[in-house]
Amino acid sequence: MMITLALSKGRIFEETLPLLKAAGITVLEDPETSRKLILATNSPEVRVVLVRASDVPTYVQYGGADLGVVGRDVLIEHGVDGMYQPLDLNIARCRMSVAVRDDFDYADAVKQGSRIRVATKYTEIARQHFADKGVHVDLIKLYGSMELAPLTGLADAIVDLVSTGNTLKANHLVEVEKIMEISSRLLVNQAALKLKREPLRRMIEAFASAVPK
Ligand code: PRT
Ligand code: MG
Repeated sequence: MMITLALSKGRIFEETLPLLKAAGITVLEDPETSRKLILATNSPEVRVVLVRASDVPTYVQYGGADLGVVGRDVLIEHGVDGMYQPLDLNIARCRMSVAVRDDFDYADAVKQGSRIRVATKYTEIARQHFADKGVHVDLIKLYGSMELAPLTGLADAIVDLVSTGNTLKANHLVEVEKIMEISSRLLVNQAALKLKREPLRRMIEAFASAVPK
């Protein structure tokens, strides 16, 4: 019985390694140097597939992978239909925030009830956040480099992930609202949970025992 785990390269892969180790699993190849998309592990029954972070839920939902690790940001944007989420893995932590140019008076714009132009990759999270606040926004969908939008006049504000805050600072942007804390979740395909119940249950338990505080 083969178990397939979908991970994205970079921080999610790196921060999932200690959890795999707790389950006795070591990945035999380094995604930064190998071009392979399917990585073998020391266990003949477990393999890792490398996909884009935003494709992890799709792989798990349709059974291309039995398990996946994905940021709460990606999960909210994608939706969670047909997937079981047994664990908050508490890895790849950051926050989702609203940021503006340091010379833009956000509080005043909100108070005046002006329409605010917001650029973001996270349109679902942004839509919900501003609707809850009763703030009128025009959302502009971007796929990356959100920080550029307020600097070029494309938007008044951005909704983006912030970790150290260095990226905002380097682009003369300031964080004006924290929307939510973000960490990565374990996703499990529901059919796999029935068909591969025992090995999956063992992996989920090992992961749970190794979740960082
Ligand atoms: O990069 P790619 O387009 O392939 O996909 P991705 O950006 O979705 O993947 P990746 O690996 O960059 O991020 C995977 C997950 O890590 C995200 O879905 C988040 O849940 C989580 N995560 C944690 C982060 C960060 N921290 C983070 N700091 N994702 C992105 N960032 C970016 C942020 O967008 C901003 O550009 O880092 C920059 C800010 O960092 P600071 O430290 O300067 O504040
Ligand atoms: Mg990225």
